[in-house]
Formats: sequence, C-alpha cells, structure tokens
Amino acid sequence: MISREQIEFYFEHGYLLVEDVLSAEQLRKMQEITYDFIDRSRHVSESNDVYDLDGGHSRETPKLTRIKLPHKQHPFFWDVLKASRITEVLRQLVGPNAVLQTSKLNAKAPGGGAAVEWHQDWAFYPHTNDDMLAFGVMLEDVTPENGPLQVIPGSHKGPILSHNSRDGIFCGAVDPDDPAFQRDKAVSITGRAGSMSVHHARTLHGSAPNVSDKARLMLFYECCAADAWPLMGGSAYLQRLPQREQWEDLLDRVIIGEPVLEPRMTQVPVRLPLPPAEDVSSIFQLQKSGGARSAF
Ligand SMILES: O=C(O)CCC(=O)C(=O)O
Repeated sequence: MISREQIEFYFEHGYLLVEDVLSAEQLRKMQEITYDFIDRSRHVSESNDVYDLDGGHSRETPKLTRIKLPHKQHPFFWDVLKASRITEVLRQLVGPNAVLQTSKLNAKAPGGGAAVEWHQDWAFYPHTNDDMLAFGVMLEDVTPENGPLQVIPGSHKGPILSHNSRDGIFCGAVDPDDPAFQRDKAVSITGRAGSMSVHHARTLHGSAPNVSDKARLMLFYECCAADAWPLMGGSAYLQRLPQREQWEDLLDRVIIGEPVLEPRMTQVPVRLPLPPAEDVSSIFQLQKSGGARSAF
C-alpha cells in the first residue's frame, strides 16, 4: 500500500518512487532469473524474440538492451505482478480491473548501455482513456551514473508532443529542440534495488547511457485500466494474432479484476504512431531506424 500523499503526488506530478516494493526474497529470485537469462545470451549473436542485443555484445561480454516480454519468459515475473505489493499499488492507482499492456526488462549494460530517447509511452499506444502507467522495478541499485529514468514532472497533463522525425517517420522520440520539451525540468528517479518507479503513460521520460561499471536492470510492467482499449499500437505480437487468440491473450494479461468490454472514452489528446519506422522490434531499434535525434 502507498499513502494518500503518495497517491496525490503521482496524480499531480505523473511519477512516483515506491521504496522496497519487493521483499528480499522476491528481489533475490528476480536477480537470479535475470542473470541466468543474461548468461544464456552469450550463445545468441542476433536479436530475437527474447533478446534485444546492444552494440558490442559478445560471448565474452554479453550486452543487452532488453529481455523482451519477461512475463512470458519466466512465470515468476508474472506471479509477482499478480500478487505482491506491486499489485496493491496498481489497485490504488488504476482501480479494481487492470490488465498488463506489455512488459520488458531493460538491461542497460555497464560501460555504455544504450540511451532511451525522450518519449511519452502514450505516443506509441493511445487508448480510449489514459488510466495507464508503467512500473519500473529496480533489480539493481539505480544511481545518477547508470542511466536512471528521467521524467518531466507534470507533463502527463500536457499535450502529446510530435514523435516523428524530421522526415516525418514515427521515430518514437521527441525532437530535443522541440520548444514544448522542457528539459530543464527533468528529474531523475534513483533508488536501491527492490524499489520501483511509477510513471504515467503520458509523462515525458527518457534515460541517458550507462556510464558506470554496474548494470542498470529495470523490469518495466506497463499496465492500464481494463476499460482502456487501444486505438493503435501496443505489443507488436498482439497485432498479428487472430481475434480468438487476442482474446485468450487478454485473459492471460488480466492482473486484477476482469476484462471490461465497454471501453471508457475520455477526452484525451491522441496522435497515431504513423508512418512506421523500418524496424519496430523494440524502442531501441525503432528510435534508431526511425531517425530519432539524440538528446543525450
Ligand atoms: O529504460 C529506460 O530507462 C526507459 C524505458 C522506456 O521508457 C521504454 O522502454 O519505453
């Protein structure tokens, strides 16, 4: 449970730090599973359905940007979301019926791990209402040096900025020179392993490369109210599924409560993530192939 002050802080500023959301045992087990995945990536030489590889990845020095859809790779990642302190925070911030939109484990490797350019998640997957957020569970300490998540407080109440490149392609990043991008207001969310950041789907956020010698491992769960239905975007695999499988997949993604089949429509700013970039297999590839300009 989080306090009333924390709930108010989240809705006012569009982000929050929740300390020690995992028990020591949950953290230990998640670390063990994660390092096991990283170890197995030594035998992988190209990005695939599980791994998104960073530049310089090798058998000797595994370097990942991401483990994709961790809740599908290992049941423990799903079990913790479904029944832990995280579940209670979700209930408090999103309500009694909530589904997982997607998950990812961003594994900024030591010594360079890729930046994530500034963006709003909402630009990737606008929904019928914006009761949507991302939890970032810290599996190692997050420090100013290892590429902490940075957010622009209050930006969840503002417009959706253009995420299109100067060539007009949806590149999943705002232009660093966009006058509406108030970078001087950025706040870094640091914390010890086992803590969790929360950011609203419309909050502008990004993170710098990892210039330390320690991995920055963050497990992101992106969740929404079950009555928020996608207008477009979301996990790429979902778009390819026939309707029955989409339904079954949805049932598998219910975290609390049940699916809601009457979408709640609210007045939300929407831009569609089009035209698509060449490679949309992860945000890292999308920002690169879409021609995003770097702010870092
Ligand atoms: O890893 C990060 O710092 C940011 C993650 C993020 O925003 C994303 O993957 O969409």
